[in-house]
Amino acid sequence: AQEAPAEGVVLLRRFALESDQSLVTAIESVARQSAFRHMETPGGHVMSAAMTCCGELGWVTDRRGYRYTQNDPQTGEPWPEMPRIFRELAVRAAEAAGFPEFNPDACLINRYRPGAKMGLHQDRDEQDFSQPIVSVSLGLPVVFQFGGARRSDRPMRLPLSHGDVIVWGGKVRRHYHGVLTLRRGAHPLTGDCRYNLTFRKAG
Ligand code: MD5
Ligand code: FE
Repeated sequence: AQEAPAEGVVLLRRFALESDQSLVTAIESVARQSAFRHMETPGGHVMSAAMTCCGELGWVTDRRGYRYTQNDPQTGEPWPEMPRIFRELAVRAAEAAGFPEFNPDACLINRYRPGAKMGLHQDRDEQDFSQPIVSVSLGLPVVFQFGGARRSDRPMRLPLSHGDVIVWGGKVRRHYHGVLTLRRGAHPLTGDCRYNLTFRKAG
């Protein structure tokens, strides 16, 4: 079942359901090597979502700005390898959405606990905007907001739940988006949190 809530957005409901247990196990394994942390924005705010990364490149923010790095600044080591099950899922989803050549080199993992949110922003630290972003939701449900090319464009609301995968290609790739505050809850697989994986071709 494929939905297209807007041009360039392909929503694959429950696409990740059959591998959910292995995906969560792989997240835990990445996090043992590069722990979840609350990063600081250039403006001095601490993000309410905790983050870690895997793949050749990882996204970081600190007082100096946003960027992709080869090493985890917290360990000084390369980011953990992208688990095969991650890559396979992302490539299959991109293929289903019409991007047969997708070859992600970065996966950002966000962990939201109740009270955490992500304000409207654009993802524009990647080199090639013709490459899609594949996002995977696991655990507690959330309301996702996606807007337009300008921050002032009124965002649409899209409820996302466990296993949902979205491929963001074309011009929406650069649109403003965010997630509303996560509500309290208990998920059998993730407990009190929501994970989001975003696969990118960053370099
Ligand atoms: C999340 N993460 O649910 C979201 C899912 C991030 C982030 O936004 O940067 O880590 S990614 C959703 C996305 C990506 C690219 C474009 C658009 C949405 N969009 O046009 O709405 O943690
Ligand atoms: Fe984003």
